[in-house]
Amino acid sequence: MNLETLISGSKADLAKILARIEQAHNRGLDDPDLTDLLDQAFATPRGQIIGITGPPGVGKSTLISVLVKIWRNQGQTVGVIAVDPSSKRSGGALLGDRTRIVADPEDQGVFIRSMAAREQLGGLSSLTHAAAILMRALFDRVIVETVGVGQSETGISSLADTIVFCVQPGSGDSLQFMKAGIVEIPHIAVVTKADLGPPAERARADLEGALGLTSEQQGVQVLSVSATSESGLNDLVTAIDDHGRELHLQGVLGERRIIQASDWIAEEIRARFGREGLKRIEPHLRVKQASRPFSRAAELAVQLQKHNKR
Ligand SMILES: Nc1nc2c(ncn2[C@@H]2O[C@H](COP(=O)(O)OP(=O)(O)OP(=O)(O)O)[C@@H](O)[C@H]2O)c(=O)[nH]1
Ligand SMILES: [Mg+2]
Repeated sequence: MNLETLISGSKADLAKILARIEQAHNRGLDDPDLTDLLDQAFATPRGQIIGITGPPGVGKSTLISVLVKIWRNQGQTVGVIAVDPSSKRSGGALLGDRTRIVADPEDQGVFIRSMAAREQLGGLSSLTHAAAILMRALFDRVIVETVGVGQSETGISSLADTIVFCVQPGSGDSLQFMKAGIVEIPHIAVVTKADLGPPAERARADLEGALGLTSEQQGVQVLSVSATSESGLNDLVTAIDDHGRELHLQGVLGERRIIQASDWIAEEIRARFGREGLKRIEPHLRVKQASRPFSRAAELAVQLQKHNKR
């Protein structure tokens, strides 16, 4: 399967490939055709990956539905991955699916997929990385919805270009997490459900307070939005655009994506071969080979398997 075929193909073709990737993933992504395809996709990014993260129930999916609508109206194509921490796979079907993202199923310009998360809360499975990077080569925007509470090493920051952290009115807890440095530093922080009035205003003041604590966190834009009353949404879209453009202008995007790739290769190796395995291949990680990260990860896994058999 080559990338051009997929680019000119349909949503059904993409769904088929994602299912194949999912099957191969369970065997350590040992299919050279697929790793080739994913490396092609990594080398030809088209869109921006936007992580929408925040505690359960803050309104991420509802917000994403509105963002999809806005970008589709602008003629942009959108892919969405909802990482569902509560779902379990059973015979290919997702049970307990919490995705509530609404979009026109007939529209070929929007593709929504839900995926199970790794065991630990906030952990992204490397399958999510593969899917997002493939979709990044196909769509103008790729949105990844994750439940972010206590983040693990493989959080959304090793995948997204732009991270939007959501809190809702009356959620002192997530601010505590932020103060404790547990939540990854977002690029944009959003108070959802602004239509709730005074509690939403208080949440915004608290959020600004929490973000103002360390110099590192200054410069994070804080916005209030309501998906129900459709307020503040244009500002959010502008902030996401501006952040994407800034990364381009600074010329850091390519380098950042290579570092991210090394990070998730390392995490994948650690998950499969433990700290010992990771130590063994570490010297070979932070190099330009990361420009073919999927083949690289597969090669390293084969080497470690051979070593372990000896
Ligand atoms: N008042 C108000 N309620 C909202 C708004 N956006 C979402 N909600 C409600 O908040 C609840 C949770 O919304 P979701 O979009 O499913 O939240 P989520 O963050 O995706 O939830 P999980 O995926 O389960 O973590 C739903 O009952 C929504 O109707 C909003 O702008 N205003
Ligand atoms: Mg959701």
